[in-house]
Amino acid sequence: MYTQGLSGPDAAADSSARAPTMESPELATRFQERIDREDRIEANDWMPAAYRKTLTRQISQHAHSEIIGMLPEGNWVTRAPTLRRKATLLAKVQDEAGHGLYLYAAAETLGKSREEMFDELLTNKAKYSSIFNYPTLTWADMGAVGWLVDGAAIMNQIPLCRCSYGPYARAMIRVCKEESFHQRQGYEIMIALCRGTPEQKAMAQDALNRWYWPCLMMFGPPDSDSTHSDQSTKWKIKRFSNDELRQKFLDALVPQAEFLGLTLPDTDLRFEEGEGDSLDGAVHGHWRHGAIDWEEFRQILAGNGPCNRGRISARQRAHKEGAWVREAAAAYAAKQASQKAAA
Ligand code: BYC
Repeated sequence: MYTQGLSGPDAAADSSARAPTMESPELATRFQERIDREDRIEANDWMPAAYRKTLTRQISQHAHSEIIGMLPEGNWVTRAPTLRRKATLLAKVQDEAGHGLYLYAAAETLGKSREEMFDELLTNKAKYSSIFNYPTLTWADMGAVGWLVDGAAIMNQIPLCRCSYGPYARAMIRVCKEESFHQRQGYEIMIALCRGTPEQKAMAQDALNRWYWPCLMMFGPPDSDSTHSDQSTKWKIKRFSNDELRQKFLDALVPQAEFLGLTLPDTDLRFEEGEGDSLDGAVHGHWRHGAIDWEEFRQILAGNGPCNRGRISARQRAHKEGAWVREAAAAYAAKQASQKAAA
């Protein structure tokens, strides 16, 4: 019902309508030539089955992340300290729902139904971002999530605005505008806490301590262990590698933490002068982080993080409780269709 840009009125209902009709080396070469000259691939264009599959995987995981990502912050809507904070947080959480919907719509253009994607999420077959399996324990976590999680998300998503697949790239443009507001509202919460009482500043530091390492993991495994990067880079789905984006994030983060007067919980953090961006107009180089605990990341992906089970059971409950809404919408659509047919 939400699918955009498909070839015919019945295509959304029939996912085989989106299946590639043939594969050949000539078609694959021509496709790669289009990618190389920065053409945008659209829903009705021929594409290799593997390109369709990798995009469907990534976009649906991304959509799931937006939806599951509402839970840690939704947890604080009723406990936000002021009316203004409550209204802003509520708007942010609603934005995340919107992002999920744009992304499900973009994934549907590749031929996978929304029901199938929901089913994969609710039965633990689909991944979503590791970051949302950590708990939000204090109000300062709302600052840290906005500043760090949305900050990491923007770093990853800005290049996706130039992704070779049109519907995904266009969805990302709007998502990034909203994410940048989210990041600023989080940083502003951190500023308020850091300029407040010693207890408030300690709360901000504690939140940073808990979110720093999981945010570095958000960019995915190191390049040497990334299974999809090489192909996704050739197809211009990915414009930067996982490690490159992690590096950009860290270089932006260090001065932001300094401005707040907070300390990154990384005793091996060091500045390496040399090639690289100019950090303050004069010094060139990069901040290097200490060793990431990739075993923790693997455990989260295996479903053993502190909140994995709770997140999925919350979504299962919401899906069940929302059944009447889906049924009502389907009944209304059927009634409209039969009235149209009779007219
Ligand atoms: N968490 O070959 P790799 C948000 C998986 S929402 C879990 O490098 P790829 C927000 C990966 O899927 C932000 N799994 O993969 C919302 C693959 O497994 P499969 C979400 C991860 O795709 C609400 C395997 O590890 N952003 O910000 O080339 C409130 C090997 O990895 C993770 C997106 O989804 C992870 N962190 O690169 C606030 C962005 N990392 O599928 C904020 C779109 C990796 O083979 N996605 N894996 O079983 C991407 O850009 C890419 O998919 C990734 C990974 C960079 C994440």
